[in-house]
Amino acid sequence: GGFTEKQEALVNSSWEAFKANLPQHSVVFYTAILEKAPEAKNLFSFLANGVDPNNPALTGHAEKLFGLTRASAVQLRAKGVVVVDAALGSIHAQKSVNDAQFLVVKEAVLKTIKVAVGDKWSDELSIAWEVAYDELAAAIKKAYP
Ligand code: HEM
Ligand code: ISQ
Repeated sequence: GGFTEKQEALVNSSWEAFKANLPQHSVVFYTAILEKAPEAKNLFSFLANGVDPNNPALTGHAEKLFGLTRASAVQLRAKGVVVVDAALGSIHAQKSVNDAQFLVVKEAVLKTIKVAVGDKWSDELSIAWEVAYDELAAAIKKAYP
């Protein structure tokens, strides 16, 4: 059991592929979210003018979310648990973010990684991201007051 070195390496290398074309991959990410949850447009002020790859707030928030998922993989490999700032729990509790929304964002993350890595995609790679995301989401929810 546990998160393996291979899983961490898969997440790290695909994180690099994601960052290598942040504007384009951000468009894939937000488009996937809005397809399944159009109301997300009202949650994020930077989506007011649509999915604009030249909006640094839009790409910055995407980079942060993927970066935290990568950091979750690193923590899982090193310590077997994911710890997040209490503030991260408070923000999401305040916005009443629920499990259905966590699932929409997860599916958008997995789809974006698939596009980013192209023919390097595998089930193993996808599962590594899924575990890192699920454990991160659980840590955020655990921090709900
Ligand atoms: C804010 C991360 C899931 C909605 C934030 C912030 C972070 C973050 C770091 C602070 C502001 C920023 O820098 O972006 C995450 C991570 C998630 C996750 C790592 C999954 C593991 C979700 C989900 C939703 C959501 C599923 C709802 C669809 C929000 C909202 C804010 C926020 C509404 C406040 C945005 C603002 O007004 O500035 N999140 N988030 N988050 N998140 Fe999440
Ligand atoms: C959730 N929380 C913070 C930032 C985000 C950016 C895109 C999609 C979901 C997010």
